[in-house]
Amino acid sequence: MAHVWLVLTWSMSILVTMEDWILLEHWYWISLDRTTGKNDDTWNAYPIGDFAPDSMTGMEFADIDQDGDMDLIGGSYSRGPRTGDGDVDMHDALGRIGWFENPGDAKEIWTRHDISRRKRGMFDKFIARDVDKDGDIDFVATRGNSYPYDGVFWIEQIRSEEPVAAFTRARAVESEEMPLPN
Ligand SMILES: [Ca+2]
Ligand SMILES: [Ca+2]
Ligand SMILES: [Ca+2]
Repeated sequence: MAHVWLVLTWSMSILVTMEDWILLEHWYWISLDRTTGKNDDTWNAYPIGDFAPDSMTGMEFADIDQDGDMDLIGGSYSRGPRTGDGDVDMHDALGRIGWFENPGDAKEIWTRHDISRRKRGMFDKFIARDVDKDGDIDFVATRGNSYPYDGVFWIEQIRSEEPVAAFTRARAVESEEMPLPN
C-alpha cells in the first residue's frame, strides 16, 4: 500500500468548529490507498499523539532513531505573556518540544519522547539536518514569543547507553523549565 503522508495540525483546525478545534490538538496522519489506481478511496486518519494542554504548531518528519521509518518532531507555542515568564503553571499551554517514535507499523501506538517544556516559547519550525555531521539527525528550528530567547537555534542529538532524565540546555539563563501536567 502506498501512503500519502499528511499531518493535521493546529493550523488546519481553524477551518472547523470550536469542538473539532479542541480535538485537533492532536496530530494524525492520513492514509490514501492508491493500490486501486483510483483516487476515490477513503482517507483514513490515524493518531500520532499530542502535547496536551500545549498547543501544537510546528513539525517535521525524519528518521530520528535511524531504524528505517519516519518519526515526527514537534513544537508547541506558549499562550501566556511573551515578554516575561509570567504567572503560569504546569496546566497552562506552554512551550514544548518533543518527538514521536514511529512503532514500525504507523497505525499502531507512537511513543512520545519529551525534550523540553518551558513557560515561554513558540517552536514553530523544524528542519531535519545532520548539523554536526556525526551521522545522526539534528534539527534547525525557530522560536518566537519568548524575548530575549527568540531566534534560530539547533538541537543536537546526543545518544547515550542508558536513558537520561532530561534534555541538556545550552543557555545558562532561560525561560523557566516546567514539569509535565501528568
Ligand atoms: Ca524511525
Ligand atoms: Ca548529528
Ligand atoms: Ca549526535
